[in-house]
Amino acid sequence: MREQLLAYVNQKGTLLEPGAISYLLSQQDPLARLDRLFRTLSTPPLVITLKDFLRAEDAAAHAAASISLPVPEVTAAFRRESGEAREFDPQVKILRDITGQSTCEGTIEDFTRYFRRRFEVLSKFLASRREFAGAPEIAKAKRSSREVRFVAMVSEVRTTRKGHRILDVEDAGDRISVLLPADSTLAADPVVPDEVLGITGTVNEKGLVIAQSLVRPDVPVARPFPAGKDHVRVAFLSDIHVGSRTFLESKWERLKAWLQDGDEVARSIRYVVVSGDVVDGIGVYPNQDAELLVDDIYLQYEALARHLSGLPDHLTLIMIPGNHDAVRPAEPQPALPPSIQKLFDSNVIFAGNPALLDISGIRILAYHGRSMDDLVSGIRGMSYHRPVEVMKAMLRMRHLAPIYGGKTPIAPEAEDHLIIHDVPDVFVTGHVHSVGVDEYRGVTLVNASTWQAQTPFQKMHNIEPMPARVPILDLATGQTVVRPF
Ligand code: D5M
Ligand code: FE
Ligand code: ZN
Repeated sequence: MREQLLAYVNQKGTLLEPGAISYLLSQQDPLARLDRLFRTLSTPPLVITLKDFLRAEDAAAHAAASISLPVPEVTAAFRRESGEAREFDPQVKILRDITGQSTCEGTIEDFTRYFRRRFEVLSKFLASRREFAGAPEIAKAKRSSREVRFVAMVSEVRTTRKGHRILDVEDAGDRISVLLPADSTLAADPVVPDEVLGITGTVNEKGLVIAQSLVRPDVPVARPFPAGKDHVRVAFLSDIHVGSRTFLESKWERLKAWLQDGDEVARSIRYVVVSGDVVDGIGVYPNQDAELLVDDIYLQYEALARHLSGLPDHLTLIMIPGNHDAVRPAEPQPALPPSIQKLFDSNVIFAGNPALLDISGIRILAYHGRSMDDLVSGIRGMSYHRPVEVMKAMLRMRHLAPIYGGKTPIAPEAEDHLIIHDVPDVFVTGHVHSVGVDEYRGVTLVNASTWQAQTPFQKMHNIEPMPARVPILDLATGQTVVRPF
């Protein structure tokens, strides 16, 4: 595909910068996407950059006023009118989060217990499927000379010189190596360290399993979206980064003005879920102080509280922390502490990261999304520009942060709060400063954009944000639209 793209631009007499190529390769139909861009350009520039795509998308979005991703060119207004938000009482429950329940101290015993527990719970999901019900442990499977099936946790993934892939896997009692032959489709299956898999195959004379299939815990069956109790809508915000020099105050003011006296959609928004990084924090990355407008953490939260108090009174906000917020960085993170909560109006509800929420009868799993850094670099084909694909991988693994020891710090709590125990109706993340909505086996997926423009730090790391887009979900129908500001 890369060659086709290069041939296409070459024939038009221009070039594609590497960032634009990787963006295109992450799109569903890269050539069509490129072709559409050319149709919007009167004179093609010498080099086409990622910014050209984002600008074109913005223009299309503004023209359409209300857009539906991942095909931003298609206008999608809500199909059914909703009720007026101000007429409904709040219906919010926090069903699950770590707040007030943290017990771990990070000892070796805690880690051993954590991984044992992770394996137990995830292997139960697999054991509930016909193929793995009553599957033997590795120690027993090893002695078999026929087809074997067992459940295991991946400890290492290697590639041999001949292009075969080898998984070293283990369960509570034993370990074994599994070969994914280079000439089978399995070799391309993106297995990551520490995930729990069901494996079928045959054991060869050297005690190596030649894999026939890999099965993930996954979301078993697609269900229809359950109608919420009240016909109102939820807006999703994330990564506001108040305190940063690049906080987009004017875009924020536009959002505020629209919510205050906007159209039917604005008046229907009853809830706002905020997926973390609500302020920019202090000392989060090297030399961050140069990029801060406010360098006192409490003053940052005070400024955020002022920005939020300008929103209409009938909104209920549910806020979880991210890696820039003033709680421990290790996940699961508890809700922001009382000393910060007291700065906010009573319509703000604080939950941990991750948190399973019940909003008007709809179950929403909110997670900031730090682990997307590890999954994007750990799985070929994943991209910061298509966060919903990374979210699908999490649902298949039934785990929010499967890879241990990467960029995502994990606290070894007694229970693994990063396991996706209950399949939610809606799964929302932030963190990557991108935006997307999609659906996977009946689960609505939302990545909730940002209110921070590119920082010098992000420029250095080639991170091109897509700020100021607001995904909005209709709780009665499950329909989602994205509104640009
Ligand atoms: O993360 C904002 C974005 O920047 C997100 O896509 C991750 C990315 N990021 C954050 N830190 C790094 C480093 N050190 N290298 C590369 N990419 C990074 P935020 O959590 O808002 O800082
Ligand atoms: Fe962020
Ligand atoms: Zn973040």
